[in-house]
Amino acid sequence: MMTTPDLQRISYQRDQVTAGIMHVGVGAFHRAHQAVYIDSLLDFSSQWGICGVNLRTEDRPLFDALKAQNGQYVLKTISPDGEVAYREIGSIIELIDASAAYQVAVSRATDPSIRIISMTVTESGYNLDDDNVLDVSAKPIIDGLASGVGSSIYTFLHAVIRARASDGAGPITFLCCDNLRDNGGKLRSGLLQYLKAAGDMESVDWMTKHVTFPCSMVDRITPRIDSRHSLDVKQRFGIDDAVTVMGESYIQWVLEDHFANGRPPFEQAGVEIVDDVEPYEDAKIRVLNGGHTILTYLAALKGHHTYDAGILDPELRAFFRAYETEEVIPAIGESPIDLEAYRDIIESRFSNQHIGDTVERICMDGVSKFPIFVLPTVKGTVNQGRIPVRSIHGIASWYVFMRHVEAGRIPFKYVDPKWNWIAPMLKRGQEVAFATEPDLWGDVPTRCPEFVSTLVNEIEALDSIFSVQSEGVAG
Ligand code: CS2
Repeated sequence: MMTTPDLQRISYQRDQVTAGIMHVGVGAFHRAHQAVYIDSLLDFSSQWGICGVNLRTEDRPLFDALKAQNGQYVLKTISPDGEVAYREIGSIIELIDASAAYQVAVSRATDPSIRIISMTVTESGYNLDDDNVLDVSAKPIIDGLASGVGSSIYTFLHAVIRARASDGAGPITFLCCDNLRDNGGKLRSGLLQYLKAAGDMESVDWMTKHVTFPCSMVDRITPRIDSRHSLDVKQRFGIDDAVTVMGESYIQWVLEDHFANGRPPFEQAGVEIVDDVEPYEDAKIRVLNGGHTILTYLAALKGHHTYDAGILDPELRAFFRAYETEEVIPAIGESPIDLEAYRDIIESRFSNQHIGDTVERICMDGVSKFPIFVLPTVKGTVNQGRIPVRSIHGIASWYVFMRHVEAGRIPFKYVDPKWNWIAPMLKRGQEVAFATEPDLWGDVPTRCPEFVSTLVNEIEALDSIFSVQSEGVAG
């Protein structure tokens, strides 16, 4: 018989905790992941509390709700067997809305006791292409360079560097927690280009001497906030929590030990500290995130609302396994990770019917996700002299999905910051332009012309299966 789960309460003195980490992007994922590890450490390491920062006006409502509760909330986790656990999290002890008070956040970051700035700003937040070139024409970058304030992570880190340099506040670690391969290297490279574009060589110099950029691999499937969980927490425990976060029971954090000015004893909370994060990051991005991306648009086209419903659809499940087994795993090649076992664990996590992760969430940001999550598999397969037919099927499904978005046939809003860039490629007759676009597929179309022809054929096939009427499409 299943017993009613208890609520695990905070076991440390919250008012004794001071902030040692500033985190930018206090969304559901941060609160279900890094904030949980830190929470476990605060019993014996009270100087590593988190000061949360928001840079985006659109994220204000949830940020304000969290602030109204003093940063404290309940985390609910559910295992694939349906086992539920509840835990109070208190590690976020300060919250500063930089989208309203930029300088307050910058000057807080100059406190010498802030020794790490970590961030989760999504893959599209870095504005880097496949060759790590910063897109200086992106609006947040233009705005940031022009005014010195704004929503870009680079603008904020630039301001922090200047302030810390002039205050002599000491070295600092910038810790990227987004799903990018070599995420520390990418953040460093993007920031360096940003500082150069700003013409600020003094900051380049300071950064080179005083900032480190460890790589990390982060993992926990965390759906968007859903008020049903707040209601559940209220009914069970009588607690008013407007921002209860729910995620799967699985959690993983693999971190490179490269900190400029000390770090929490992460190992004691279960973080894996390794010399080289790359194989872990690479496997996670290709197997998990790539698996999400390759299937989600087919799931949307077939009318599935949640991702688990998608992967439990026998046709889609067979496709998922074929993609992983025939293309993702062979393209990775040598790895210290048992990739078949890893694939199976991920397949079981994806099939967790208690999570209700939406196809809508996983669909968003396709323009940023394909080059990061799927292109490495495409390239690896091409390098082995094979046509990546499974990848191409998934890519074609994204294209046809976007045509359905254009035609108003998708029952949710597809959010992609690069929509205006991709939309003209959806017109009839533009399939080849899409299939040869270097910002999406790098040099694959020139190295492997079959990629282009197969993709165009797949688009045609899926278009007719999901029968988009040409008059419904922009054109
Ligand atoms: C998802 C990730 O947004 C996505 O594409 O694949 O949010 C994924 O759920 C997490 O990376 C899991 O750790």
